[in-house]
Amino acid sequence: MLTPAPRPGRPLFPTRFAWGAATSAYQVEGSPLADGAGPSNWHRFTHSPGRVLTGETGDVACDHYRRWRDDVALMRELGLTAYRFSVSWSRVLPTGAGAVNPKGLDFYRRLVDALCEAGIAPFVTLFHWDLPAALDDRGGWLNRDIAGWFAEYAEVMFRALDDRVAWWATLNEPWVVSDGGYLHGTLAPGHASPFEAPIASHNLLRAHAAALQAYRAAGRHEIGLVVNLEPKSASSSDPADLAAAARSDAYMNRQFLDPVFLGAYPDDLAEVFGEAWPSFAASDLAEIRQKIDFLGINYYTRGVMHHDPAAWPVSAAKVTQPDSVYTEMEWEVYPQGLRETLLWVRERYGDVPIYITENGAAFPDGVATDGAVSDSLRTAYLRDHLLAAHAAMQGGVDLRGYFVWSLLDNFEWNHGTSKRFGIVHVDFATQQRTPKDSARFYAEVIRTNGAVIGVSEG
Ligand code: IFM
Repeated sequence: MLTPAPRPGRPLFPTRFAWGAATSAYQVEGSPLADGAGPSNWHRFTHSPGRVLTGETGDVACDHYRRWRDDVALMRELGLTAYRFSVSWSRVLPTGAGAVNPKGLDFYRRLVDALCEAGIAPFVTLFHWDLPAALDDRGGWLNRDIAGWFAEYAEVMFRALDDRVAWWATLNEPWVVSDGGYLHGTLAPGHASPFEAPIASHNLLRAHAAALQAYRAAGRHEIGLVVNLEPKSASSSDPADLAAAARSDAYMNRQFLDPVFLGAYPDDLAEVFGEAWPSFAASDLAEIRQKIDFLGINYYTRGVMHHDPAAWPVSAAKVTQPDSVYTEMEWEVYPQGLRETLLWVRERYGDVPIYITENGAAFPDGVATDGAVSDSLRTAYLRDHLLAAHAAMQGGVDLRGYFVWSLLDNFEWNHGTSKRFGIVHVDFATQQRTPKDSARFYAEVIRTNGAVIGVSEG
């Protein structure tokens, strides 16, 4: 951690900095089949026995589909200036393509209207992992046609909301979809194949590019991509560990950014996937390499890697750091890594505007009898990462905003509700929302533009 804590002082962030919190459709909305919505692959996955560790589904989650008004009021109370959420593709297009479900679209229209009225800028992500089940039946991310399906859906959303939504993201964390969904099978759709994962990644990128093209024709604002990044270093100077760190970096960090910014996959991926690595058409890569208006970075932790032939597919595993704090996800708390990551992106890919689109931590929180939720570890995590973000800005990074993950405790995918990331506690039995101490802290950061954690002039 960055200690000691600085004393309050000057504002650290520019006045137009976006101060937000993020959620995603399947994790908060609930009511997955309401008002004509079609099922998603996540609905199917969570309803298959053994897929979610707690046996839960996202059928209710935070019931945000029905409680969105209260949730927008809560955001306003906290002083958020931006809210990042995702659209459920199968709510809007129940079979993924073709007929639009007007009631599904209206939900997002009303939400965006309420946000704008509250002075909160909507940041909309088009795909945060929940794919229409009907498209999964047609091969999902393994079918090349998905680029066209995604562009069609994106156009529906642009037409409906681009007059009020000024920031769009195509995909959230394509690496996780490919790695968890197609390589290891721990996330939907639950496939485990080294042959499928590179194809899924490639089609995710093609879909991103197709939506970008559609936006250039129809949209008037900004569109970008959201990736999750972790700095990877070697646990020793042994060449085997150095190579392990480089492979991990190529697999997780460069697999998506190199094609988007440089028009080619990292060479190391052929080594990682071996015979499963396909050859990709140069014309695809030319389409994928299109200018984005901003890059969204989700940052949680780092990886100190050592060579481990058993760790598939990169033959590299993380080494536990005995002096570090770990979150409930077993992720090392390493704020400096956020600064390193932001500077690395600038150095490797150039001066692209950046939003930190997710940053946060799961820790066990209890609600006290007086209704308070003391979460000092999360508060320290947020403070230290904000300081690291500011340090990156001082190093020349064009950082435009920061989104806490997450606004609410929510449905953490295959962990169910067992991991709480929210700055607002959710009692899943009653749906009662209780802002945690970290929410009060974050509200104060926003109110003072960072002065509460800033460097004193005195
Ligand atoms: O909950 C997820 C989110 O959906 C994507 N980024 C990481 C978060 C924490 O695991």
